[in-house]
Amino acid sequence: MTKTISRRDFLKISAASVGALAVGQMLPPMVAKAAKESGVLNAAGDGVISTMCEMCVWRCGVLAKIKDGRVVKLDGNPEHPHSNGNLCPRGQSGLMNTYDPDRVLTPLIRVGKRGEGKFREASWEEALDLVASKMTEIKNKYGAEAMVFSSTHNLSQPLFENLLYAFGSPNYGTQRSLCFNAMIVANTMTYGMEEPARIYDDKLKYILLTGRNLLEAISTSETSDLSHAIDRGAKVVYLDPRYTKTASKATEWLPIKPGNDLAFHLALLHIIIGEKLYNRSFVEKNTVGFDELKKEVSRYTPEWAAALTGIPAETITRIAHEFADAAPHALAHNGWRTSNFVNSFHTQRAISILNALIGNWDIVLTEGGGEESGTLGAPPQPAYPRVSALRLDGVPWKYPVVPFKIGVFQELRDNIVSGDPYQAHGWFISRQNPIMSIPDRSKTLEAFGKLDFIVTVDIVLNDTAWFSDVVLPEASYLERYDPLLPFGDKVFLRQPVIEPQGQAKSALWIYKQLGERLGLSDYFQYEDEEDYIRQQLKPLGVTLEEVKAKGYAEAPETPHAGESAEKRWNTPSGKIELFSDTLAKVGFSGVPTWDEPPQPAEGQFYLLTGKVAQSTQFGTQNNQLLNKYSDEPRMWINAQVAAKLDLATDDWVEVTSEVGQIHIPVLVTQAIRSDCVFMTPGYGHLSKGLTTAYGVGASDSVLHVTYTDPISGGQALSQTFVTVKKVEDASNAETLKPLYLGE
Ligand SMILES: Nc1nc2c(c(=O)[nH]1)N[C@H]1C(S)=C(S)[C@@H](COP(=O)(O)OP(=O)(O)OC[C@H]3O[C@@H](n4cnc5c(=O)[nH]c(N)nc54)[C@H](O)[C@@H]3O)O[C@H]1N2
Ligand SMILES: Nc1nc2c(c(=O)[nH]1)N[C@H]1C(S)=C(S)[C@@H](COP(=O)(O)OP(=O)(O)OC[C@H]3O[C@@H](n4cnc5c(=O)[nH]c(N)nc54)[C@H](O)[C@@H]3O)O[C@H]1N2
Ligand code: SF4
Ligand SMILES: [Mo]
Repeated sequence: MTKTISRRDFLKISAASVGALAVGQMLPPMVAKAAKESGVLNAAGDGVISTMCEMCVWRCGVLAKIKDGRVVKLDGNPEHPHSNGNLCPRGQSGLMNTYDPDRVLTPLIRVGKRGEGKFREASWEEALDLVASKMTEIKNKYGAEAMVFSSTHNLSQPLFENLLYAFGSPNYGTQRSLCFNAMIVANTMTYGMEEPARIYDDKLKYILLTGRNLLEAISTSETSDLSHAIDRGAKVVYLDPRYTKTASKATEWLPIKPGNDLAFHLALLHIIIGEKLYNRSFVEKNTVGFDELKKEVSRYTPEWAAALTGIPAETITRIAHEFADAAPHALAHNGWRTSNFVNSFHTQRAISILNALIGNWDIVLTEGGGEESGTLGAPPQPAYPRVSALRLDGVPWKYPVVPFKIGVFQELRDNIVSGDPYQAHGWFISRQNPIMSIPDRSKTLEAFGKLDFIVTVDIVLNDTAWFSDVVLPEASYLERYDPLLPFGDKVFLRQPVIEPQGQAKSALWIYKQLGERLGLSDYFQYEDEEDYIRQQLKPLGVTLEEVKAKGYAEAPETPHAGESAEKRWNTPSGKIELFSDTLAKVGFSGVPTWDEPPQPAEGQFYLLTGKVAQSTQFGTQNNQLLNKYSDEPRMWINAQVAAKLDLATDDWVEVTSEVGQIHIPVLVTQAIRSDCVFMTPGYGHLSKGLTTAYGVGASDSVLHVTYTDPISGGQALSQTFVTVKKVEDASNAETLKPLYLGE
């Protein structure tokens, strides 16, 4: 990273010269002191404590080393199935998430204009009273539905949900429609579950990855499962318009034309069904709708798909044969952030169905061995009040198959702007940076401008907190307890390794305090964090002390909902649905069908986005360890195209979409199709409270146009088209203009 702004001198020294261990040791004695309760520390208070990472949503097991009252090193816990002893680069750099000099350590109340960044420090008492009174005022004036709530996957989410449902609002925005709605809705329609688990055993021979860049968009355990499968000689076919790290390790890289993955997969189905390469007995016994599927895919020939995808018909035919030959030890991977186009739902259905046709169930795919153990206890609580107000985002009347709880976040934002079907007045945001993560940043700021009150819970002044009225500082993941994580036959604990710095508090504490102020204490029946966890542990007959020492407890798994001899899959038919009556009944095609997405005009490029190994979304660019591993963010552009536009690496360009414009240097490369450009998300922050990240790079969210897949509600991020023009002025200042939203 070429630009590092530090407001504290010691960090300038540390960022320049030392690694993880040294940084921890060099920090001046801030407020941190070692937690002593676990019983595993020596007399001097040094030792190793087991907890869980939260540098992304994957939650690997962590062994945190403490010395002299500080965390000095983080390693992967071998006993946790998500880490298996490894942490990814972000997990290893988690120290600087906790010791970030930009941490917000007291509640803040805005005193300047929105976006001006002027706050005053406040006591918890004052800040919580203010939040509760503003929420109550909005509820009394406009109804509880006028308060919007949003949060991204985290362990304290059940308490956040208690707050919003007990308050009585239906308006809940999650990251899922920004991420993998297409995948989970498609799997629900096919298998009756959001995401089947994948088994990378010794026999797995063939893996088809559709834009799942597992070697950069890391989920530690699955990333290493894939690496091991590659080592064992599994064939990996990888589709991506970009040559990523995963492409470099794949057996075959297919630079598919964006938006046409559906055509590719429909052609695979055409061959596998047409040439009877599927597993007939499995299909007869376990699926419904084969005839409808067969009829539909009969028109999707490899020649037809070749014209759309840019992949030769012979290659498509060969891959269909190879995939079927490897059956049942073959996997068509659904991908994760699969929301690239308005047709992504059908792409995901086609992928799910490919697996079903070759009968890989229980061999490669199986019930999600996920986070759903029913064995934990919970504090008692009353039922939620009935909510009669409509959701702002059109779920379910416009999006009938999107789960009510998940919603369509980008449309929620749009309807805050439009005031339709009613005007929202407040927004409560936790652990999320919607100003950056929802497409079309200006529109998200416009939505903020419509609101009377915005409160954000974060650990730093992220961009969203920067534009908020109140900021509530959560303790970092190394400083707090969270509710237990059930996983397979164990439950894992996140516990404080050090005491919270400053006045930072756990979410368990914050939501309880707010609940009490809002007259909702019945939904928060626990004394403190430890009491909450003790209530969770009660049915297991394990003490908190035992769990603290080990980091987890055994918890026998309960059977999954659909798991009985008669009803294996939780679909209406109890079988795998190749044709879905549920979809047909609400007017969508019951089988995957071709749906042509819009194409860029002459002179326009597809704007691609995607993860890099050294950062998570929009939240880690301020991490002083991770930012050392990043180059100055540049926009990838194909070498032949660059030559035509007279562009060399590091030349600056103006990039323009229908909704925004940025200035950014380019990286000229062969590693991308000529009709695409690529940007890493998470740069171009607006918050000057992020002193390391501010001023670095430009934001793709400024350019992204909001497209939504009409079936799954997923945003379609590769659907934005841009033009590119060389500029002489080498600066991103335009993008960082101060933005004040009001008084
Ligand atoms: N290091 C790191 N790891 C992460 C995360 C992170 O932020 N950083 N985030 C986590 C999260 S929340 C998620 S959802 C996952 C996401 O993991 P992935 O699903 O792998 O998502 P991305 O990196 O967003 O996109 C993957 C690829 O899709 C390609 N792509 C774009 N359009 C198309 C298209 O039309 N067709 C095809 N075939 N490919 C296309 C892009 O070039 C990109 O390389 O990663 C998780 N892991
Ligand atoms: N352009 C573009 N847009 C995208 C994507 C993309 O690849 N490109 N990816 C999409 C995907 S896959 C996803 S999942 C979404 C993610 O979208 P978001 O969930 O909005 O993004 P994050 O950056 O993960 O937000 C995490 C926030 O949590 C804060 N945080 C970190 N630790 C803590 C903590 O302990 N407590 C609290 N309270 N806060 C904490 C961070 O400072 C950060 O502000 O974005 C989507 N949007
Ligand atoms: S994948 Fe990396 S960042 Fe995510 S939880 Fe695991 S170690 Fe942490
Ligand atoms: Mo995601």
